[in-house]
Amino acid sequence: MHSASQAEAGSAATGQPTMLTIPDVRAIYDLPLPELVRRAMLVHQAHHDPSEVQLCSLLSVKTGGCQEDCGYCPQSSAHGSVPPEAMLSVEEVLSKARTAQQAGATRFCMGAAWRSVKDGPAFERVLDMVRGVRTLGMEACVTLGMLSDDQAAQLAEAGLTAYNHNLDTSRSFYGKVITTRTYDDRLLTLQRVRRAGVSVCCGGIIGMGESTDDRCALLHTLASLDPPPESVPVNALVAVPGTPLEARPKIDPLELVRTIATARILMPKSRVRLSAGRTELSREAQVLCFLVGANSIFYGDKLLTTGNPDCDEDLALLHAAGLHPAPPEAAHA
Ligand code: SAM
Ligand code: DTB
Ligand code: SF4
Repeated sequence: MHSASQAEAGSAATGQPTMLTIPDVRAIYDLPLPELVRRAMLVHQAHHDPSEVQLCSLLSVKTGGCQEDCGYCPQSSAHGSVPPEAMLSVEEVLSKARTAQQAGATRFCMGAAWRSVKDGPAFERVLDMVRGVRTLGMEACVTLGMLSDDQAAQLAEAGLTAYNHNLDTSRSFYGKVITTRTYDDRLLTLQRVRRAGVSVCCGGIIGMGESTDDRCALLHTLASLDPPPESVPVNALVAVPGTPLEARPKIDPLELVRTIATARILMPKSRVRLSAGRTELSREAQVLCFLVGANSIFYGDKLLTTGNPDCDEDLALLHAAGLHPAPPEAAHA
């Protein structure tokens, strides 16, 4: 029998939950909502300014034609719903970064539809993009697939703030969504990022047909990374026509709230990012996510290939809730 209080026992001394099992995580996730919300808010208020939300801008610098078969992703050539495009130039990327900065974003995240990074001109160009974004005074994050130790070190040297590489789901559900690379491949890349001294951005997707236990197992794995990721993107599946997951029903927003609240309780210091899927969420559901611990969003009218709320809409939402954009961070997250 696992109770949520047993699950959090051990946290008094260190302020961190220790040695939780997956059933312990499930006990937290399943708490009556008022109690889950109360606990998540207490943790959030103890570790963060709860009125601040980090604004991250996202740009696809190399779109489509990816060799992986991730079932959710429109950029996989296995599903081919997004035609491959040439890689953007450094100038194009920096111009978008400047516009994002003027609109209020403090972090600029760049994605490439690659299975892994190959040394050569394309990687050199990414390094230039990172240097350029850092020169603007923004945090820089990239997501490029699998990395070698040497590539991680070069990204660190270029000034990269964070590397995004998601575990996506539980180890046991993973094989139902992706067959072309393993869970352990992903963990290895995360280790390499960590060893290079770059912050880790790692999270997942809900709404792919996984069970609640799968969600809890993902949160357990993330919280067990030592240290846990500095930022944890929680994506709601964007069911894109042409992908194997195109017909998945929309998630219940309260499941997203539970996922974020549980992430906040398990990873008190991390930034939890309310990521893909916000165009399908009401303002009220988003505000509930902020209350229980989400303190970062993707900001700008496009994610990688799909839509996101307009900047004006998001600024109005923050204002209506009495929240405000987080200032640029001295310590990276
Ligand atoms: N190719 C690189 C990789 O997968 O490591 C980087 C880009 S990839 C698009 C980054 C992450 O975006 C994925 O791991 C997944 O969590 C998220 N993502 C992709 N498509 C999505 C979708 N349709 N809905 C929600 N999240 C999605
Ligand atoms: C993450 O966790 N979510 C972002 C970012 N990391 C790279 C990507 C969301 C992609 C949503 C589908 C699309 O726009 O293609
Ligand atoms: Fe490729 Fe990343 Fe999309 Fe998977 S999620 S198909 S690796 S771009």
